[in-house]
Amino acid sequence: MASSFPSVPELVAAAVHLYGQVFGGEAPQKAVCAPGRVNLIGEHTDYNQGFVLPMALPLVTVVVGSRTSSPGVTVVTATEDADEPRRVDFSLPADGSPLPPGSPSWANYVKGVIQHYRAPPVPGFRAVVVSSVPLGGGLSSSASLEVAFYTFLQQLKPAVACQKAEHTHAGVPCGIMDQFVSVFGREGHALLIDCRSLEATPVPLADPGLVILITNSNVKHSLSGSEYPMRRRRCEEAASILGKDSLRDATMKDLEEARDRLDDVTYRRARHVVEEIGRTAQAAEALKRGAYEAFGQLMVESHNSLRDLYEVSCRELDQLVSAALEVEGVFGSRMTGGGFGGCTVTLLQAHAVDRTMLHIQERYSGTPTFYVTTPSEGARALRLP
Ligand code: GAF
Repeated sequence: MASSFPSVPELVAAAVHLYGQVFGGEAPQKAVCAPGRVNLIGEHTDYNQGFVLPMALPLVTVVVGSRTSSPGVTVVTATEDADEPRRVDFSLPADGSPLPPGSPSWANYVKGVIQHYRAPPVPGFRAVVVSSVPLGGGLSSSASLEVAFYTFLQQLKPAVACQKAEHTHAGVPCGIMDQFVSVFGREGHALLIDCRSLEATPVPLADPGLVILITNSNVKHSLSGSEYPMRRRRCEEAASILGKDSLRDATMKDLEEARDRLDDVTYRRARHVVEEIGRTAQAAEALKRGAYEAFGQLMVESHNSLRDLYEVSCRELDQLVSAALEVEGVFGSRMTGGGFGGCTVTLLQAHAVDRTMLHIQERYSGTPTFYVTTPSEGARALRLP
């Protein structure tokens, strides 16, 4: 009953075929892929410098392509929602001036990434360097240090540059979680990301008795565009009223003491964030101990808080979560991501997966799509066939 999805080699083969069709039989020179993610817990905490616990998915975007000698860019994409491949052509400003967003809107993601790759703001970082190349021995120790650092920065840069692309070219003031886990996802692990220091701790999640079920509600409410920036602004206002740099530095005691200076909505939004940051740290500890019941309970608390305090859930997501929680063998379930539609994530015993999907299908008023997933690798270069 779960939807099957193409493997990475199948996607590469499809992309190579389309490339040949569009570009007169030519073969591409490079192939890369980057995964999607599901967030297990820690919602709307990333832009408050808190904790998140996502994992990279085996569902990936593959890009194949080649360099050309002209400054023109052509991108062709084949997606399920369109009968024909879609194409965009644009030129890169020779003088390095900005590449503004425009139409079609899907191409803005590509343009945004190009823009920020060309002028990448390098984030702060910590690094350790060890080398077996003798210094000053004529064996290129300095070149090896330079190249090692360039490669390291290339690893750090994409997440921040892609987040900036989303801000400037898609108009969404998102946090760092999605791009970070798409770059650094680790097979068999969720990632506990500290969104202040950008330190990530892999948490093992490869128990064969356990399943991570994603259920797509197949609804997207139009509210999603306007409400996200409003939530973010409220959090910033709350932090400033509390005299903190971000809600990461606030405690429930701070919030209670400032209650008469916060209006009710701001108080509830801030309370969700402060408690969700704590829940996410606790959930990562529970996962490390294999305490799935405790983890599941935290997922449910997270969902209830997103529904009642942060108000980013919707009827469809609430239905999916309630239905999942009625099945024996389910540890926990919650909405995942920004909200107002999209998916839920459910942690359950492997033997309960079929009856859970059946039960959800019976109880849900819409048409759900299911994905049984495992934590997967982050973005990587691929070998072409
Ligand atoms: C969206 C955003 F892109 C993320 O940065 C994050 O804020 C998430 O909503 C909510 O946790 O996916």
